[in-house]
Amino acid sequence: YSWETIKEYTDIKFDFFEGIAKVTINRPEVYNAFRPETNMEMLDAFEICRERQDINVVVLTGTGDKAFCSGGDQKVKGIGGYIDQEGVPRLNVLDLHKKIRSLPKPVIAMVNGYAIGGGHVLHVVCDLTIASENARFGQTGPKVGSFDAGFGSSYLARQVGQKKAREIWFLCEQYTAEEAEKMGMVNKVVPFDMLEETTVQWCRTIMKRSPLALRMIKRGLNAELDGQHGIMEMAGDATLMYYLMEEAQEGKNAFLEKRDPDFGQFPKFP
Ligand code: 2NE
Repeated sequence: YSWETIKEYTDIKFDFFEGIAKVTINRPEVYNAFRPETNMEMLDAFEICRERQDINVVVLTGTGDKAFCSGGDQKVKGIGGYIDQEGVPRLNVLDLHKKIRSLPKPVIAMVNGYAIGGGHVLHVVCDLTIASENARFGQTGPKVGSFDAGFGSSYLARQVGQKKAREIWFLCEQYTAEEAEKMGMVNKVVPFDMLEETTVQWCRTIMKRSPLALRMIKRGLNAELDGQHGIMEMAGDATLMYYLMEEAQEGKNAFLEKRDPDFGQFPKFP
């Protein structure tokens, strides 16, 4: 596939091909661990994905055949968070979780190797996960002095069930791609050399579907877990669709024309 660079960054690659944006964590020397700057770059790239009309689906992956992402870079973990280049401790991967969940387009984790710790959470928060046979999954937090009691636990439990989620976090062991698929946190497992091809095929199929329908499905599935925030995001999209209707235009027009609105002219559906 002839991927074209959308924007140059230091820690990630950001490419485009036929309506698909691909965000690749590009720190293979640390098994694609993220530091605060990596997350800032991903947040910027995902914002571009939100804004650009020609981007329909986003793929998140890692460079090479060893790791998707090994979580927070332990070399910059300090007091209060992961230390950025200005010396500020941050946990800004949590902002990325929110960004991926609220992006009104499907996000697919293309897991090409280890998805461990915070890297495991990243695949969990994506809408779909396609993994290569060599991929390995697991949390390490309680082993290395960390935890994610947010989406990394609660949304994981929606995928694999409460008992398995507790096992994953309490034991901190690794699971094969096949085991992860059986648990329900991976959609499909393919040989490594088929990973990108399969992911592009899934993207092409998704891109034949109605974007607004997919958007509402994602909102509804999120709202089930996200409480008032999830309802707000779904309600925002309902408002968007209302603004596309003449009934909403009539209210504004009547105000501007200093007359009473005539809402009676619009059909009421049973
Ligand atoms: C991923 C894993 C299991 C791979 O093991 P192995 O034996 O195949 O490779 P190795 O030798 O451990 O790693 C290869 C190179 O990558 C670096 C290593 O230090 C090593 O570099 P050299 O020593 O050869 O120079 N590397 C790997 N992961 C790294 C990391 N996270 N930070 C910095 N360098 C890393 C094995 O490497 C592993 O278990 N990695 C650590 C996974 C981990 O515990 N991640 C942090 C979890 S906490 C977290 O991510 C988090 C959170 O819980 C809450 C909020 C935010 C973040």
